Formats: sequence, structure tokens, C-alpha cells
Amino acid sequence: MTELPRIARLPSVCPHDCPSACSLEVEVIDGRTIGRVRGNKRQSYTDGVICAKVARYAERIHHPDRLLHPLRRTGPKGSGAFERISWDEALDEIGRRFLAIEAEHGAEAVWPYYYAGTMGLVMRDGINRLRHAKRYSGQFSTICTTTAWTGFIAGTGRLAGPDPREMAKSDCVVIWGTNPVHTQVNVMHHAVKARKERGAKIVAIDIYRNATLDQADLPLVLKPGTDGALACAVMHVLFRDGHADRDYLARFADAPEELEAHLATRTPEWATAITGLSVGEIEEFATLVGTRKKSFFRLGYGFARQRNGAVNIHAASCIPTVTGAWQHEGGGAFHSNSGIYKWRKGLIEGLDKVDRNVRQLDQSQIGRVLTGDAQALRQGGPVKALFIQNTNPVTVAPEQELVKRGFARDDLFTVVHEQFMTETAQMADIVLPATQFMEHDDLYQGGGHQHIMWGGKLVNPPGECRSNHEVICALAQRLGAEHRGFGMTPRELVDWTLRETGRGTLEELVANDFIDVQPDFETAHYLKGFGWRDGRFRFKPDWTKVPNSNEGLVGPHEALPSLPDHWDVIEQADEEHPFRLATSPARNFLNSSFTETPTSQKKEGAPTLMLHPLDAAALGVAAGDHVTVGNRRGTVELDAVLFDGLVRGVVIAESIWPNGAHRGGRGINTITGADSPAPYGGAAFHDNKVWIRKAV
Ligand SMILES: Nc1nc2c(c(=O)[nH]1)N[C@H]1C(S)=C(S)[C@@H](COP(=O)(O)OP(=O)(O)OC[C@H]3O[C@@H](n4cnc5c(=O)[nH]c(N)nc54)[C@H](O)[C@@H]3O)O[C@H]1N2
Ligand SMILES: Nc1nc2c(c(=O)[nH]1)N[C@H]1C(S)=C(S)[C@@H](COP(=O)(O)OP(=O)(O)OC[C@H]3O[C@@H](n4cnc5c(=O)[nH]c(N)nc54)[C@H](O)[C@@H]3O)O[C@H]1N2
Ligand code: SF4
Ligand SMILES: [Mo]
Repeated sequence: MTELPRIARLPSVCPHDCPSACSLEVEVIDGRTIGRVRGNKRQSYTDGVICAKVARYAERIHHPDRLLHPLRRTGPKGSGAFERISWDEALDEIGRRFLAIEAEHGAEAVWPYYYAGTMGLVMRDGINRLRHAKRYSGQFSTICTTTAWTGFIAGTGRLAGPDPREMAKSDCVVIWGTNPVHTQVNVMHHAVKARKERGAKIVAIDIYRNATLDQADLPLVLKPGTDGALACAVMHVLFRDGHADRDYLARFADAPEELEAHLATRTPEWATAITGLSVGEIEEFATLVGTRKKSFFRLGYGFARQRNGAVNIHAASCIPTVTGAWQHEGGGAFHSNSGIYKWRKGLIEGLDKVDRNVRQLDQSQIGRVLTGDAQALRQGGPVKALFIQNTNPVTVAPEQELVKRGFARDDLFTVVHEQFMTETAQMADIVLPATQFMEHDDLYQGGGHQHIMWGGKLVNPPGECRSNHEVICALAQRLGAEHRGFGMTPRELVDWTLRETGRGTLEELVANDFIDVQPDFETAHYLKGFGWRDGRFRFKPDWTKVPNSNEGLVGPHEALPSLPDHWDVIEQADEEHPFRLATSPARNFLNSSFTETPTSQKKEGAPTLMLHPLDAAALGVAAGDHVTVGNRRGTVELDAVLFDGLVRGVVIAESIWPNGAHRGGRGINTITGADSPAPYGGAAFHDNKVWIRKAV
């Protein structure tokens, strides 16, 4: 066992799938025990602030239910009957079964499946090295960012923007389609600083009066999937009232005259009927961002989880172009900085081994894939083996009825490498115990900021837990997969990656804990031009040429509006399904992570459905009643909570509870869809038409 120092406060990085990617300071009590976790004050985006669930991380890392040993299934799938086996037995069996499946059905019958349970580059993405070396089926990762990134890049040409710390220097922070009080506390921290120090206004736009809207000066609650209409009406007012920066538009935009003409009919009255907002609210918002040039649009993922999400986030990003806000410190639009890092991940991901002929299966369609949907399988053979790291699809993926049916297949060999016995691990043939972030070394980047960060091993893992990298390398050996990366340590991979990318060395990074790689002001504010060849922002994007996917066009992409608009392709309520459901994030969970920690469970209580009191009355539902929520995909049971911070006809189930936490054992993703939103796919988790009945 490695000797670890007995030091009080050591640096680390939060590895969870969160744009804040906080720089941490961990109290290390001894070689295997931690105390309190705090935000690092030296890193200027984190600025000492982290969320409560990570502050109490001792609960998760020292949880009595951590998986400690490899397990083999002994009863029927999903029965929970497992026996303890050794690592060698586990790895040998996986090797044997994968090779046999490959021999009989071809390499594409094996599907390595992963996501961002850890955001560390080595531990998250190393699975792709095994995939590529073996020509296993590819994964088209659609579950989170696809619609949002597509929509943002459609205008700017690049996934980057002004330094997010500039929020604190803004005169108006517009928090749009994200609930940072729950999902990324640091946004709130910098926005509130701007209000305190310079009297900035905070606008927050969501579909219910959530914890962020409660703190806003101008909270706007609109109907789901109508943000494009709001953006158009705001721009109509900006042109009408002389707040458009015509000089800037002439220099930096593609089609300002066409946009202005198009917007002539997109009046606040027009938008009122679509969004449910009042004319006064729209006018007030437009005047605010028209008169305060330093307006910072912090655009989230949430409003892009609609079938028209790409169009809506693009429409929102057009506003600072009309006002010219991009030119000012504290102005412009920011969604993600993922475009600034330009990592050379050749060794981590084994990119030299990529075979473009191997099929790419859509992550969000795992239910369809496993139940033999020919289109989802790209007309190829069935998936016979799954190797899963860093994700919990049996809770988080849409179309759960298909997902569960697929995982229950007796002819499917499933390996799950996990920290806990998740609902996915429960369906496995072999379960492998994984380290947590403080138990291994890795490299991190901020999506919502601009730091490269080092998270070194601080404590020894419990039991026989192994890191993702160790498991991938051990499997590679048994599977005859060859690549230089399998013979390297995480530190060596990080050092090579940093050097190749031109970001110094491991030694330098470890010495500093993090490096600030924010591009210069003119680049970040697109003053040298937007990310297109002509340097002009696209009001009229060519949706077939957004550089965010090589997977081709999907969904009703032929019908995409050419200019910002309300695009009516959402699941509109109808007679059979009078309500629209969104599955917004719960504060004390992070997707399905932290659903295992007692404090988070206690704070969240039970799976609930927020319902407008008048809607509840019409349904004969009282607070605390069980309700059944359904659509053609299935049904789920929740406890009714009456809340008037909703537009009538809209309901919210803060998520993601395990399926098993619901009466009947069906979770919220039973009723979400896996159809692909245009133009490049994604998952429309907040766009569901449903019916509601009082449960019997
Ligand atoms: N506590 C907590 N933190 C998290 C997560 C979590 O589950 N819980 N998840 C993590 C992950 S993986 C991600 S990707 C990020 C995502 O974080 P965000 O960018 O905040 O995105 P979402 O969590 O999907 O949703 C944010 C908000 O969008 C709202 N919304 C839904 N539809 C619409 C719409 O049509 N218009 C508007 N204006 N708003 C809409 C929802 O009600 C919700 O309040 O958060 C991360 N952080
Ligand atoms: N209804 C609804 N569904 C949603 C969403 C929604 O808003 N509504 N949001 C969607 C979004 S944005 C996302 S990103 C997905 C996320 O869904 P997931 O990617 O499944 O995220 P988590 O539920 O956090 O599960 C991550 C798992 O990885 C494990 N893990 C963490 N670190 C490691 C490690 O180092 N090694 C190994 N082997 N395992 C590790 C954790 O224990 C945890 O069980 O969910 C999507 N699903
Ligand atoms: S806010 Fe996000 S990145 Fe920061 S500690 Fe919490 S989960 Fe981690
Ligand atoms: Mo996500």
C-alpha cells in the first residue's frame, strides 16, 4: 500500500459532471480518511464556493455501501444475487466471454458504454482506447450536450465565449435555461457579486419558479420550448427602440437586415400567446438588455433539452449580437468553454486506431439498441456484450421500459464497473468495484470556466477497488488489444497529453494545481471575428454545417427555420395528454449520483410532481396524493406537491431518483423519449406530453 502523507488540506478537483468543475481543498485525516471538503479560494472561478453535496463528500467516499470486491451474478438477472470472486477470476471471465462473442458475432457485438460519472480525461475517456484497439461498436454521445452545443455553435462558430468571471463585471446577468442554485453554484456566486458591487440586475428564465428565479430581480416563467419566441420578441423590441448596434451588426453579422425584416411580425404580443409571458415582462427584459450594454447571457443546457432546443439556444445567443454586447467586458453570451482546450487525446483515446467503418450507436437509444431496433443498430447485428463505466443507464436513459427489457436479456453479457450497486450494476453479470476521484490521479478541465486542473490521489481506496485505467489495461491484456497507452500510468498519459497540447508538463501542473488558459479578451469576445471563415455571427446558420457532429442529420432537420423563430416541433399537449412535463435537476442529487447518500436522500424526501394548485383542483388531487403520470411510453407514480410558480398545464418532477424509489418501481425516464432532436440528435428530457391521474 502506498504511504500517504498525514497532511491537513490537500488540493483536488470535483470530478462530477458539472460545468463548475470546482477546485477543491480536502481535509485528509489519514491515508484513507477525509474530513470536510471546501472550495479552493486560490482558484478565481471557484473562489472558495462549492455545493453542499460535495462539501459533505465524506458521506459518499466512506459510504458503507461502496462496492469493495468483484462480484459474479448467481441468480436470475436483476435478482441481486451475486457471489464474491477474485479480480483474476473476473477479468479472465470477461476476457473469455468478450473474445467468444467477438469470434461468433464480430467485434461490433461488444459495446463499451460510458459517460461522465468522472470528468477526468484519463479515467473517463480511456475506455475509447480499448474500443478503438478492438474495433468494438462506437458510442455517439448524445445524452447531454448535443442540442445545446449545436445551437450555440450555429451562431458563434465556436464553443467558447467571454471569461465567465466577467459575470461579476456585468450590469445585467441573464441566467437562461439553467438552474445554477442547483446545478452550478458558482454562476450564482459571480452574478450576485455583480449585483452587490455594481447594482447589476439578474434576470432568470425558466419554466418554473425555481431556487434561481427566487433570487432574480426579473424572474421570467415561460412555457417549455418557447424560448425562441421570447428571443425573437426581445430582438423585435431592440430594433424597434433603437437598441440594435447597427455599426457592430454591419461588421460582425451575416444577415442583420433580413433578421430585422423577419422580426417585424415577432412582436411581444405575438410572443405572449406562445410563451405565456406578459407583454410587460418581455418589454422590461428587452429594455434592460438594450440599455445595459454589459449584459452577460449565461445560457444553460436545460432549455436545449426540448425538441426545438438547438433553435432556441441559437436564438438566445443572437440577442447580444443585436445589441453588440459582445464588445464589452461583462457582455456577450457564454455556454461552455469546452472549445478552448483543444486536447491532443491520441494516447488517452487510442485515436490512431480509429476505424471510420465501425458503427456508432446512439447512447440515448440504448433501450432501442438492446431490444434489437434495426435502425438503432444501424442495420447491423445485435449487441451481445456491454462494458459500462461512469454511467447508470438503467436509471438515467430515456425509454426505460426498453432499457430494462434490454438489460434483462439472457443472451446479453453485461459488465459494470461501479462505485455503488446502482440499478445498472444490479443488471450485470459481473460487477467490478471502482475507485473514487480522491483515490486516483487525473487531469480535469472546466466546462463553465477556463482552468486545466490536476486531481492527484489523496487516499488509498477501500477494499479491492481499482481505477478505470487499471481495469481497461488489464482487460486489454486479456483481449489482445494493443496500444502504447495501455502500458502507461495515468501520470505518464497526463504528462504526454499536456506536452502534446502545448500546456506545459505534469510537473508544472502538479506544482500549481491548476492553470488558467483563458484566451485573450479580443479572441474570447470574438472581436477578431466569430468562428466562421468570414468572421461573421450567423443569424441564418447553415444547420447542415455546424461542426459538432460527424453523425449526420437526424430529426425533422429539413424543416429547421432559417432565422431565429418559434419552431413548433415540441411534444405539444393534446386532448389525451393535457400536460407538459420537465424533469429538472434536484438540488441534492447529480443525475443519479448522490441518490445513495443519506443527507441527500433526507433533503429530497421522495419523488414528487409539482402541480399548479388550479390544475390539481381540476384533477381532484390534493397535496401529498399519489398521482400516476403517463404517456404512450409508460407510467410513473409520484407524490403531488402543489406549487403556483408554474404556468398552468406544466408539471415538474425534480430528478433523477432511482426507479426503485417510485411506487411501482418505474422511474421518471419511463416516460421520456429517445427520438433524436434535429439536427444532430440529443435527448429531450424536458419535453414530454403526459396525462395525470390521481393514483388509486
Ligand atoms: N444538483 C444537480 N446539479 C447538476 C446536475 C443534477 O442533476 N443535479 N446535473 C449535472 C449535469 S450532467 C448537467 S449537464 C448540468 C445541467 O445543468 P443546467 O444547464 O442547469 O441544465 P438542466 O439541469 O437540464 O436544466 C436547467 C433548467 O432548465 C429548465 N428548463 C427546462 N426546459 C426549459 C425550457 O424550455 N426553457 C427554459 N427557459 N428553461 C427550461 C429546467 O426547469 C431547469 O430548471 O448540471 C449538472 N449539475
Ligand atoms: N429525466 C432525466 N434524465 C436525465 C437527465 C435529466 O435532466 N432528466 N439528464 C441527463 C444528463 S444531462 C446526463 S449527463 C445523464 C447522466 O447520467 P449518468 O452519466 O449515468 O450520471 P450519474 O447518474 O451521475 O452516474 C454516473 C455513475 O458513474 C459512477 N462513477 C463515478 N466515477 C466513476 C469512476 O471513476 N469509475 C467508474 N467506473 N464509475 C464511476 C458513479 O458511481 C455513478 O453511478 O443523465 C441524463 N438523464
Ligand atoms: S458545484 Fe459542481 S463542480 Fe462544484 S463541487 Fe458541486 S458538483 Fe462539484
Ligand atoms: Mo449532463
